[in-house]
Amino acid sequence: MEAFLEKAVAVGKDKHPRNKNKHIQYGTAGFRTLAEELDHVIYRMGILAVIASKSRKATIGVMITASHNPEKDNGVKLIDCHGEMMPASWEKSATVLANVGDDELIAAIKSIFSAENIDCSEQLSQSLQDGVVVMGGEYIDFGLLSTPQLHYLVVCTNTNGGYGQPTEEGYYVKLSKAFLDLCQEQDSRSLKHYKKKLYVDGANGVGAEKLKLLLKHLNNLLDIEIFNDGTEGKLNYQCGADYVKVQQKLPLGMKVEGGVRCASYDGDADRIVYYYLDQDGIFRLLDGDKIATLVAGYLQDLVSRSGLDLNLGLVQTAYANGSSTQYITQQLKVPVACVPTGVKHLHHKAQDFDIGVYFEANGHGTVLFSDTAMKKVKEAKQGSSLSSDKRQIIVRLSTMIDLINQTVGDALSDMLLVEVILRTHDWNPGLWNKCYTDLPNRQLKVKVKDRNVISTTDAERKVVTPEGLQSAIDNIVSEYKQGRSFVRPSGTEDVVRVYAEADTQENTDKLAKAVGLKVYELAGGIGDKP
Ligand code: G16
Repeated sequence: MEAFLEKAVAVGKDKHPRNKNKHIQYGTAGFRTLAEELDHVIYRMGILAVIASKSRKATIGVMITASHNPEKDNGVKLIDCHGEMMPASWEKSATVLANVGDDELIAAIKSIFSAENIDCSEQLSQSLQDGVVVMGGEYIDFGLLSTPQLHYLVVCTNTNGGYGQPTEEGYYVKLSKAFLDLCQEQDSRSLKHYKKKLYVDGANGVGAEKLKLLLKHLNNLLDIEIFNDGTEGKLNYQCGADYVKVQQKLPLGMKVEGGVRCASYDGDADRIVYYYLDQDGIFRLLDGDKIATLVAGYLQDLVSRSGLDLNLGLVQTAYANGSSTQYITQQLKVPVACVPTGVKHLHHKAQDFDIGVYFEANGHGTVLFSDTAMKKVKEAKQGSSLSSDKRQIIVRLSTMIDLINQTVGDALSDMLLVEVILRTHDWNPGLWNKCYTDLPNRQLKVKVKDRNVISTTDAERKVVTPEGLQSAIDNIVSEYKQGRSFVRPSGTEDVVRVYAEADTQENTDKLAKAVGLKVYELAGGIGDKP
């Protein structure tokens, strides 16, 4: 074993040395930083992937992506064997491995072996050597994929095709079949408000290419025009889901007519937000909260009409608009849980429900069906004593399960899900938007010397350190009607994020600025003041 480890260190030193002393942390979703700082980190993630794969005796995924960040950045995330993100203990190991000096690599690898109780047998060592030599272990190179496609392939591989065919084509076939079945059911109805026209902003990332491939399977049920497909513009530059959500405006280059549905993906196509211009030409955002309420409301109705005893819950983060939470709890009567930012936290919490819908306001989310839910739906579908109405509902629920990529947020799958529901309701974006009215909201970034001086509690809604910051925020917020604000260190960018909402946009902007200034003052702000 020692020999293989020595080789891992030698190759690292020679080809992928850690030249800079900068500490890099496994953040909200993997390592994210300037691409030029990532070479040794990615090499070491190859090593960690082999260890994780051996520890689980299963296939692991490694995604290289800048996701929603600018083009000069890049990142790497590991995908666990059920297609979900890595647990927190592995993030710690990943951070240690990424930051030790070249000579300390052996000790770091050994301590992961012992922490994970991995049997350091000859065979494991042999596998590790193979892995190190071929840049991170046995691997299947799927080429260019969206992040959620890789999540899908990992779970397909590990279920021997039980979740779907473990190929990119298998992914399109599975989603499109479910979509066509769900649309076909209603073909005879004439639709008054729902139109098949949809504009999609691909953020100049991988999503546009993948959407083109998916479209070939959709029998023209959607009439999609793609913008920012990567042929010219820069990744996520003035386009993409994050830009549209935070700036609350149309992406660069998109020409739209009033009332037409538009959607933006992020760079690796794991997020989606919708929007449109209303009859006065005003930009209206239909973000992750609006998608979550649309989906939760629809599934809740299906479940209650199916007669199946299944509980449904929704998971949000502190960024969820206050109006959305109120609408979900009071109108839809669906229980809501709030967890810290990061899909991994939402995904975990959603597993508490038979049907767990989770969405971040930024458009990252999906629906999880527990084993019990899957079993009940399957058994009901096979039952012989169902009325034809009930059978139709159960079949619909079962096809919905196929349409949804349960491993992670997926722009393509979520888009089809939204389209099916809007089509079923015969809604245009205005009717969808009417469900509730968002409170005006604003997000800011504040640069500080060390963002880790800010620690939080209560699902990031309260600051613990630096001392005095939370009471200062409370004082400021108390001056605003319907005011709410929180701050948290980002896990993907070197900034502190500030979120605010209040009764009017003007007040919201003032509130965000005042809180941002407090962060700047009390948490070591640098550069321009907010
Ligand atoms: C990642 C995570 C998301 C998170 C976002 C921003 O998104 O997967 O859950 O909301 O980062 O995180 P933070 O505010 O900590 O910077 P993506 O699309 O970049 O993978």
